[in-house]
Amino acid sequence: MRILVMSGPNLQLLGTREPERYGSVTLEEVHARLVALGAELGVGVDCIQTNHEGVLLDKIASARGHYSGIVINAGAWTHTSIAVRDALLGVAIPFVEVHLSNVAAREPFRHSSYLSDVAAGVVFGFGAESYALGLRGLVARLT
Ligand code: CA2
Repeated sequence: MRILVMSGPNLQLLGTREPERYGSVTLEEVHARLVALGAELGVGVDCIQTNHEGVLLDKIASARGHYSGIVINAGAWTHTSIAVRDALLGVAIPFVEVHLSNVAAREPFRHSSYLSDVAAGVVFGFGAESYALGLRGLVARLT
């Protein structure tokens, strides 16, 4: 079984800016941890990050037949993109929405998500650990 981990806009900055909000671990380190956790859980993990919404949409579309589940931090697109929602619904692959920060405790525009109501689960507020918790939850759901 393979799981795709996707991160959206500006998340390449992780560990280099705003550590008080997003933590000091880099996205590269997060990816390495997830691959290791996947090995522990008996699943293959591939990770991608993009700042281009169309690239994310194409990656979601091509995930069909290759991945059993998706862990996604769609970043700001979470709050704006019906297209990302439609792409995830279109491939019908179970996904977990994750966020580093506690979006419920931030600006009102971060309180709404186009993904939460169609996600298998949502994890937010645990920094980089949100991704690991999301991966664990998704694998438990799929096995
Ligand atoms: O908390 C999260 O994971 C977010 O998805 C992060 C997004 C934000 O728009 C969402 O509301 C919540 C922002 C990602 C920006 O990434 C940075 C990482 C480190 C430093 C600066 C930006």
